Amino acid sequence: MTIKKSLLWTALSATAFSGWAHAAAEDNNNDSVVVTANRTQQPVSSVLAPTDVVTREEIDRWQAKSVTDVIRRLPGVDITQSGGMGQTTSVYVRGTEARHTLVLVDGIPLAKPGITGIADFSQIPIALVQRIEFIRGPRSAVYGADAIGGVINIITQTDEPGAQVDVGVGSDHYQQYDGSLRQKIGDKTLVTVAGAFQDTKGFNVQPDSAYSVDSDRDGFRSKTFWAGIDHTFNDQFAGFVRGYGYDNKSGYDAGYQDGGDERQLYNHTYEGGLTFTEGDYTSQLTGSFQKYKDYNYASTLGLYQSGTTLDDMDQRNLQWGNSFRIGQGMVSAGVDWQQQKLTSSDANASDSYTRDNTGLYLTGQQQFGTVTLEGAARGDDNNQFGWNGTWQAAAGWEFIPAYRVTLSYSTGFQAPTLGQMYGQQRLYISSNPDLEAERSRQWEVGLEGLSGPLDWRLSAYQNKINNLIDYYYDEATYQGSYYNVQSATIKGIEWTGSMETGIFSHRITLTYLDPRRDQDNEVLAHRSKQQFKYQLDWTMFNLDMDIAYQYFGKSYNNNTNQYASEQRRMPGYSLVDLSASYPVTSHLTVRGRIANLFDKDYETVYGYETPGREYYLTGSYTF
Ligand code: B12
Repeated sequence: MTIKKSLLWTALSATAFSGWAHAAAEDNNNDSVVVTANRTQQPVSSVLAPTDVVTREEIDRWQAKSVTDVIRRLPGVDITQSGGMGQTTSVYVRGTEARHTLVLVDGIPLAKPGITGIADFSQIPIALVQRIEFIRGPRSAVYGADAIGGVINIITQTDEPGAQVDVGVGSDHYQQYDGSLRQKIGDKTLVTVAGAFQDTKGFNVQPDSAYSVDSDRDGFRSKTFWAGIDHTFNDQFAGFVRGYGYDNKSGYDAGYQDGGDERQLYNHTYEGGLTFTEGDYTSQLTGSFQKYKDYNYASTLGLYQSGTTLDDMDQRNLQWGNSFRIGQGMVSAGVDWQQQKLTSSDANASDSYTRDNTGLYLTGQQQFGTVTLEGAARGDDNNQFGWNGTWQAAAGWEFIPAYRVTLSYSTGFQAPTLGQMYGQQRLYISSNPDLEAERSRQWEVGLEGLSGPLDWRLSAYQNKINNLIDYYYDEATYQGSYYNVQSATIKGIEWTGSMETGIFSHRITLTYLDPRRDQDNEVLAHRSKQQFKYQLDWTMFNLDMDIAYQYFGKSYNNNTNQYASEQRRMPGYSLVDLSASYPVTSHLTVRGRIANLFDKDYETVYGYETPGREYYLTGSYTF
């Protein structure tokens, strides 16, 4: 995890946070330039919102086997998983709902075929990920819908030429084979092809199920392919085309005989883009087409029978972004167009929907001596739920060298999903065309500094979310429906720090969260009030070591509703992961990992087992 300032402090400029002045120099160092905050390259130190970057090198070092493994380490993140690898996963950023985090892949919103509006991290293959940029706090004024809790941008492209082959094995018959080849053709073209295969037999996620069909292991298999060409035409124009896809299969437990217990998910994404640069002006046009097919069926009956369900989604995106470097800052403006088409069906019922959304945004940052100002505004015109305006403003003041105070206010919104508005017959969910977008307002104050070797940040925030969309099931009519019913207030304090002591590198996150629904002050389910995350890395005799400790305090499994008059408590838990990497030769690195070292028995969703201690061994050969 690259914590914001560390690299910039070393190149101390007029002020420690005056990243703009050094932007050009830092462009050479991937880690210190981010693209997610304002949709244009900027030094991480110039971003006022808390930002983290995870590089592919770190993912390899930690030997993360899934995107969930990576996200779990980040500050302000709670995770629930209905089992192990490949099982439905919800990520809650800063206490917001799982649907409140915008997930981008290469800057384009990930299509979400489901009715709940949740980006299911369990299905994104880790082999696709070259880098993750993570911004905490709302960002709707830059991206539009879904960015209430934060933004996670998964970047699949890297410019580093080279070739690599990895072979790995592990507990529960885990196997992994992947390879990538990035080749420069002349000095203007980079061609990349990559493929990955990951398979685990898994374990039984619901051992207490009364049905014999549920006593099997619930495994996961993923096949991934990625290919792309980047070409520089001349000093002004550069372009890319890429295509990637993954086919995943996961087993789960139905809870009744001949119920759905198998999922097959297919994704195919094609993207192209053209960038024009002239002096301080950059313009980029990007187009993308994503296709998802998400099948759920009963393994006892097979895919081709009447109970099989299919969410079939096409998403098209066109983005035109422009940015000008002005003085010590930047102005960016652009247009986003998105079209979603979804057909959700089984043998007896089918619903088809189409939605168009056009967004216009303007963002600006400027540094005046020790003060940095940032603002953004955006309007989204959606053919179904109308117009939504969002804005944000932030100011940072470096009151003494190397210490900065920041203050920000941001509004955000969350679009209801197609199925939530127009119903889904196969799930017996009726339509509610009056459903409105969820809206949020967040205040945040931050203090950051470099005290001796310690690079730290303290943030306190309050996020008020109105019009929360909830689900209600009517037992008399057997129909479910979504309503805007509640509001919630989330207060939080987070402290992040990193420092080097000798050969040791430390990263620490402390979080205190108070997320409550307003109607009765009840604590929101699945959020731990306290979190403590600690990561220790060192290299000795060429052996790279990483220890990650994560403590998630107690939480609740549910909120009270028509079925539950009480909240079920979930105990807190601590996990320790240990990873070691050793370069046997300059080409071959051997890596070992023990996940959940102390074999902690814990649950994140009531009734669903989580992995115990797991061992992994990987060999990586680079050419
Ligand atoms: C309630 C519920 C639903 C409700 C959600 C209502 C709502 N509030 O919006 C409805 C009826 C819509 C639903 C639908 C489906 N569900 Co459901 N659902 C549940 C259930 C019982 C509780 C949800 C919950 O509290 N989750 C736990 C907390 C941790 O997460 P949360 O963020 O607070 O909850 C959200 C997600 O769970 C999400 N969700 C619910 N189901 C699914 C399924 C998928 C694939 C995803 C990505 C998200 C998702 O909806 C919740 C509210 O937003 C769980 C079982 C369980 N006890 O967890 C199954 C469960 C999550 N559902 C499951 C399945 C298979 C489905 C369907 C695919 C069934 C089908 N064939 O259509 C659909 C598809 C949903 C989609 N992709 O949008 C499986 C997932 C299995 C797996 N490992 O992949 C589970 C684990 C049940 C099981 N068999 O074990 N579901």
